[in-house]
Amino acid sequence: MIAGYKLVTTVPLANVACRFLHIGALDQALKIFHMSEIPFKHLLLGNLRKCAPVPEALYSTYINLLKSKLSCSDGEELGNTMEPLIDVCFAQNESSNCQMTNNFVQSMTNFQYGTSRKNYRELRQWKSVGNGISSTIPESDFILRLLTYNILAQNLLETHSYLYNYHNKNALSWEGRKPLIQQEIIEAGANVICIQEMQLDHLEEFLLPFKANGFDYLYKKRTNEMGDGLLLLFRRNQFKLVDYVYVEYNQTSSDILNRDNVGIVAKFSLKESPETHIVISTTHLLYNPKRSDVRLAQTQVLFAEVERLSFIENTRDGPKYHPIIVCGDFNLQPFTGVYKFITDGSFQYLGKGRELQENSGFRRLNNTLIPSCLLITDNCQHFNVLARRLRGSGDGHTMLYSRESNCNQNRKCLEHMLTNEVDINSSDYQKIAIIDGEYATFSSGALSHPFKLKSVYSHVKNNGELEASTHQDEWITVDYIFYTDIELLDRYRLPTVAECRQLPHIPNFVVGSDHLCLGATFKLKKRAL
Ligand code: KL2
Repeated sequence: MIAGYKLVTTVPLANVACRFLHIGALDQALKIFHMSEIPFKHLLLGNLRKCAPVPEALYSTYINLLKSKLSCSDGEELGNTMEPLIDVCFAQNESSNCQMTNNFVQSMTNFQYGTSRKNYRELRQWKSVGNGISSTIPESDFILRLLTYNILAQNLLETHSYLYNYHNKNALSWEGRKPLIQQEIIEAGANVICIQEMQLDHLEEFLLPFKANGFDYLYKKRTNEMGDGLLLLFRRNQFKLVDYVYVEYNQTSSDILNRDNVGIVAKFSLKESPETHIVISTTHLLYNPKRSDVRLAQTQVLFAEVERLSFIENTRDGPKYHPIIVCGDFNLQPFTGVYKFITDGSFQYLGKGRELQENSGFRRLNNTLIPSCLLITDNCQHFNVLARRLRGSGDGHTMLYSRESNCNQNRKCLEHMLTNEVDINSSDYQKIAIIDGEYATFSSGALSHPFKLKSVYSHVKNNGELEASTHQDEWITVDYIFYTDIELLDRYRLPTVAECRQLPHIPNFVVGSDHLCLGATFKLKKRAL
């Protein structure tokens, strides 16, 4: 009966269930609930909550059902449609058996929600790049759609509430924002989703529709008490998680790697082609606009882990790597220092100010960015890993410390892994021969990395207008998707600054966060056996 569960069926159902709840006919409400499928149940619950206290019985049915589905559904698709929750609320208003007294819905009406949603949707379309997606996908290709979205942790919103003075207060509640965020994500039909600012105590509830839609996940909380972190969701029937690492940038007492930002690096193989791997990484770098030097150091650490997980083999032409995607909120603008480092593959910090601009700042950076005791080379490689690889003596250990420590990652154990080839107390330039013709350098005043990363977005449209991904004092871009060794087919178009200025301040009743969601579809060539 509910196949497709489009508005036509869900609106009357939600209304009827709601009325049953009002008159205390729980059995009848439960009957309706039982008839519907999981994505709709999720929405129905959220919806009912707005008009009546939802009895415990409904929740427990829902949770039990999800659990039973999850335990038997490996590889099973539950479909990725999701009812437009907000549309359901609206339709209910009209036929109003159910008094929607909720502030969120009330204010949405005043906000001319319908028009705004339409405007926003027109700005955010999937646009082909090059040839785009062809209608038939050859056996040799895998199509990967990835999203990255900073969803604005509620506790950060509340800590920095002065930033939201121009906003409709009713659009700032987590209960209102969450379904908008989930809906936009689920509608995009991605198979990998990277989320920044996922608050830990909202995680379990946030995950429900994703678990029900066949996603597994990794989660890494920041190392301070802000309570938010990174969430990486992937379709469990398509990807096998082969290896992963939670990266903590708080490593030393130096003033460059002592911030609590984190990253995730995950290595997947395709279930339909186990030889084919891809490394996907997400991060949320330091906010402080003045400290691009810190963001550069954080990127160096992240890339060392990406390098370690993506390495395949050394060839005559140098090292070979699996395809890589690095995405997230980098808190830096296009074409500035760290961006140049990422996309150019090298960057000199020596002599620049902390903002990494030429001739700026009274504190000029010297030749050392991160301390040599971390044993990460100026080419973003772990010295121990590189040395063992080149000498053919197996895998080396990294010097990175993790608070979620197991033995090889707590400080005491790490000391045993120090090499005597590198002077870990020195901040002088060091160039160390590993094998004939292969060197590692430390503290050279410049960084490089081995990947040819490109940005999915160009940041400037053909007419010269800038794109934006968030609103701070002004509309700017700070979120990115970088990739290498895969083909970009399309992207989730970002609006220009001028278009953004036409939108009501975000978050609003259409956009659930203070960032916009980024997305791209790639073609991954399967590796032959
Ligand atoms: O810019 V952001 O918002 O990517 O959307 O990343 C940080 C900022 C996030 C995590 O640290 O919290 C926000 N003023 C404004 N926003 C801030 C500040 C601040 N002083 N500190 C943190 N954030």
